[in-house]
Amino acid sequence: MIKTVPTTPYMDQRPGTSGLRKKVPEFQQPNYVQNFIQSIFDSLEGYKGKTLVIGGDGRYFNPEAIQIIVKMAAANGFGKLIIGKDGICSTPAVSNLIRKKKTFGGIILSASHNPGGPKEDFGIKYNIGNGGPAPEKITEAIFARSKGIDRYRIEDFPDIDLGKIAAIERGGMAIEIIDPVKDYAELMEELFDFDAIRKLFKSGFRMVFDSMHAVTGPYGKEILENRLGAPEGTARNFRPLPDFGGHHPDPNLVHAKHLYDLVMSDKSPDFAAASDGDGDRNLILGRGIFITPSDSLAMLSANAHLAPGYKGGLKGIARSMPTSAASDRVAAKLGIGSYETPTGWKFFGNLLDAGMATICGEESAGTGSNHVREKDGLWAVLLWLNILAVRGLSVREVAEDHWKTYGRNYYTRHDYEAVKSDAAHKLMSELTAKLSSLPGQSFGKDKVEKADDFAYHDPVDHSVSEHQGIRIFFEGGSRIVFRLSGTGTEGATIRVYIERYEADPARLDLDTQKALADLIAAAGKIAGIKAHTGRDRPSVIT
Ligand code: VG1
Ligand code: CO
Repeated sequence: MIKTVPTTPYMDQRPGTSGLRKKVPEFQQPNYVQNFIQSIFDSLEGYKGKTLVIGGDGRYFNPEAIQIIVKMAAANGFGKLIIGKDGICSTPAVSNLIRKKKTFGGIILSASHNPGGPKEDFGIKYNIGNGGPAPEKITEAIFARSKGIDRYRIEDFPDIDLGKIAAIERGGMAIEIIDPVKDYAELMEELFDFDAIRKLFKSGFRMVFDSMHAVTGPYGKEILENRLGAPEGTARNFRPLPDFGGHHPDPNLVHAKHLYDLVMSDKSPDFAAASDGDGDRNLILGRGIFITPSDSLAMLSANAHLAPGYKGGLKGIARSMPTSAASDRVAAKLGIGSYETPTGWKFFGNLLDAGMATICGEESAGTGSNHVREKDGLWAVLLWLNILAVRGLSVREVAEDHWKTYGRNYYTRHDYEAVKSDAAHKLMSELTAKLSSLPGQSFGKDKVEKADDFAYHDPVDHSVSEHQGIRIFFEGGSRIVFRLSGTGTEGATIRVYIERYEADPARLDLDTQKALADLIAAAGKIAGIKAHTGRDRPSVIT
């Protein structure tokens, strides 16, 4: 039976860079989830009788949230739900299901790389029919609706069994509980040369894929070990846990330091990789080398034609604004378009749909292509494997060859996490106020050429997104970017992105932090980071 339940609004349900993210106790407030889900449904049109995909990264509160959404979807008139067994489905796999099954949309339950558990983070994101995150027009409509919501609709049937693959019916709505890995694994088999990768493993090539107890565990196990014949033990930490084993499922040099230490040791495998909570990020390591995500985007783009799915070449490469310009150089050489979008995958959707870009990437360890409309961690790992198999080179050799051809964009990101919100906003507003006075000023040997507050004009739908980060360009192509994170759940996080281009063959193998030391100092000085935050150093360096 459908119930209409009166409710009162929460005023803080604005989706950020990637959906609504809050601490679990906030989501557990009375009607908090219900309000947000009803606000999503109320902001959509034409879904009656249509299908919705639901999947999550398995974190704490995932099953509870799914049970609520199932009952609300039935009460609001959806015709069918497709749900991953145990409520699990990686973000790129949800995107694939939406596209493959031509559903109306999907709901992803994840706070990505943020920790999980009763006091940690949770998140809800709506994806549209192209498989990608809802664009700002929709997320803003959801937020507006959430501020005025006064009732929600829900069925009162008992909880469904998420643990069994089955097709059932509840409240007049069909529900399919499916294997979340199968369709995704099939897509990967279409894109990549599995025979070549199988041969590579047969020849003794060894890798480690660390799922960090998050959603890619079952995917890594099935694809790498079962389908590609990598030895058992290649997939590590492959059992998804509600608290990710107490760690941050964030594949970077801080939270996956054990992998970095492994490749720097004499026990290094040929290749090591990791993915994040919801499976859309990647970490790429080779023997003795870490590939920055910005470089990985450029290197994958330059070599993608070696994989069957991209043998016809690329239409264009898109990167988020703070991502290094390394991929622009590849696009220029290939004679294809290059695009610069604001942070967050939702801005790539239009370029992919319009066939303007084939590969997209972000400095935050996200890379993907037009095969889905989300970034895709395992996809990046498989494309690397495909390239290594075909070229017969090591990861380091691929990187060195790339830098010789294109020069190297030294790149780092410094995060100041959980800064007081007022202090972070003051830093940004003071910085914005002095933008016009910066050009012409010198910091050490670097002279500011121009500075601006990045606004994006979408070339497809002509929408404009302003205030997407402060950019300071120096003569010679170096750059510093400042922006506030849109995914944090505690205070504010200031991100500082620093980049220097180096073409001198004698300077291609420097330590990144040393190569960027002058610019790092300049960033501190220009923004008054210490004065505003009281911090001497960043909380995380990637
Ligand atoms: C961060 C990253 C951004 C990424 C977003 C979601 O956003 O910088 O590049 O798209 O997380 O990734 P922000 O606003 O905190 O800088 V995920 O893997 O959290 O879905
Ligand atoms: Co993620």
